Amino acid sequence: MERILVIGCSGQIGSELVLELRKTYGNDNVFATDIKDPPEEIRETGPFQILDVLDYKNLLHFLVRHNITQVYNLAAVLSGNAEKIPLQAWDINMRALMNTLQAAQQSSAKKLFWPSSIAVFGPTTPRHNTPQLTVMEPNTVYGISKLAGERWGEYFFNKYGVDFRSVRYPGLISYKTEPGGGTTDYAVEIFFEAIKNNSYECFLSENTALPMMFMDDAIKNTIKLMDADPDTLSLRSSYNMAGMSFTPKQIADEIRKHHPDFSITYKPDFRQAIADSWPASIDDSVARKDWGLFDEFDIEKLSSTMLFKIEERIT
Ligand code: AKB
Repeated sequence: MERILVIGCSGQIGSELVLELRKTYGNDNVFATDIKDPPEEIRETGPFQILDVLDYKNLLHFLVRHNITQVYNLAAVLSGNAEKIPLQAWDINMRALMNTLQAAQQSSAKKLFWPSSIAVFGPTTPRHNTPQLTVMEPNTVYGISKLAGERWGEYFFNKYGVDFRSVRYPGLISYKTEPGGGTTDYAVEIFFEAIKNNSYECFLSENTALPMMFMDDAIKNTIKLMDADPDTLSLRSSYNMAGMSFTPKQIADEIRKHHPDFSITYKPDFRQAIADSWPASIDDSVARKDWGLFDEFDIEKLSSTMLFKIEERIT
């Protein structure tokens, strides 16, 4: 029987992942933890505890006490926020990962999911249809920490048998919990502002294309990767995950199909340089072949679902 720990359950991915895992593995077998209070639904449906992943002793103790077999470690400082506190962000992102890798090695929680990001690529990477294996020279703190993390994950797999699995998430778009401090956050904010104010001031320029994915697809694929037969996995660093690619202008046009008066203005800030260093689109054929990565949402389905669900929530 699997016993699963999710670290970072109050964040954008964690708050949805916990509920999905509980449907499959049973409420009592999915332990949600964070340093912040979670959404109500997480507390109501199963175990929740405050746990700081940076506290190694407590983490190891938790894994042993609850006979945990799988860990999803989602704790991270995202790209925009990391640029404001570079050394602290490096320290948090790396210690959060190293603690879970070591705790996995020393306990029976051998299966570990850790999210990487399209931020592992940099300005010297081919920008379009970025291959799985290519030049990787990230120039953001977040990207450097994600690339180093991928290398450590693969190292712990080869050296100590930790069953490390990872995907390079594109920007993730959801209506339940808003993201905090990323460069792709505009693609969530724009929908909330469209419903609340019928206008949006975008912090990226109109033609900045980035890879994005709807949260439902991201969660389903994450669990699919964790359930995959280990023999099918040719990579133990991290798999490219493409989703769809669009620009702020394209998403605004899509919103206008539902709200014809919606207006957008552009005021690029420091996050523009981050976005300019990332791929515009990604090739995820290796993940499709190895473990069946798929996606159901395109820009039209994503936009109509976001607008409908946010409107429903607000009204
Ligand atoms: C960010 O913008 O920092 C994240 C990411 C792409 O990893 N959403």
